[in-house]
Amino acid sequence: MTADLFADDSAASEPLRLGEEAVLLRGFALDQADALLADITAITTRAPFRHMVTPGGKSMSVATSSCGDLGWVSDLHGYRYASADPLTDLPWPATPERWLDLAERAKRAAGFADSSAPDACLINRYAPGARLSLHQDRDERDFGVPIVSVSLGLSAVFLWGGNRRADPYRTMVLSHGDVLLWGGVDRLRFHGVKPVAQDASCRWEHRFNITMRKAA
Ligand code: MD6
Ligand code: FE
Repeated sequence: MTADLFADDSAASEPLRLGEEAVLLRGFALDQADALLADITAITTRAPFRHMVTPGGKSMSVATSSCGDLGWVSDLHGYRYASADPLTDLPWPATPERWLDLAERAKRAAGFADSSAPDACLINRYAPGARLSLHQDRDERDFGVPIVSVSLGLSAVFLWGGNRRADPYRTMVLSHGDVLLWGGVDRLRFHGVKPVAQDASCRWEHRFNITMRKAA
């Protein structure tokens, strides 16, 4: 199932092409990682991490929050983007300038054409054991704008599939500071995160993932 083409790429600093419109930039956010983590702390003081319930009635193992004009929410009625945090009824915190700047620079470094700035930033927090099952992101209006995904803290094994759930998938380790971008023809690939492992040698207790999207 897992033809691991990416096993030996961890030291690479060149953009790694995963698909026609999907690129992995190893360590691209490393020099900003501490600042990004401090931003996450500030944002989630106002819009706390919570375990959303899926339409199927299960509580997600991943804790989520958002910033930007729109936040991603899930409940028994389904998945959607909302302009207010259902937990507080307040607008989501603004996206830090440094995040927008990082998204812009990453798109350029990965060779994507100019596109709209993100209006929705989803923040995922994984404690050891938390996972994200195979899914597609299809609630955004314009699939042409690539999603910019930043990994911080504990490493995780990412599943990278095809356009159908049953398609074979590859695996790759996403580590602290890695930035993954994908849009266009790769936008509807199924993907997920295997249960995050504890790592006593790592100074973080969680994995964090920021996905910056153009949702509206
Ligand atoms: C994660 N990421 O890495 C989960 N979705 O924690 C995603 O589900 C994701 O990284 C769309 C585009 C990029 C992603
Ligand atoms: Fe996703």
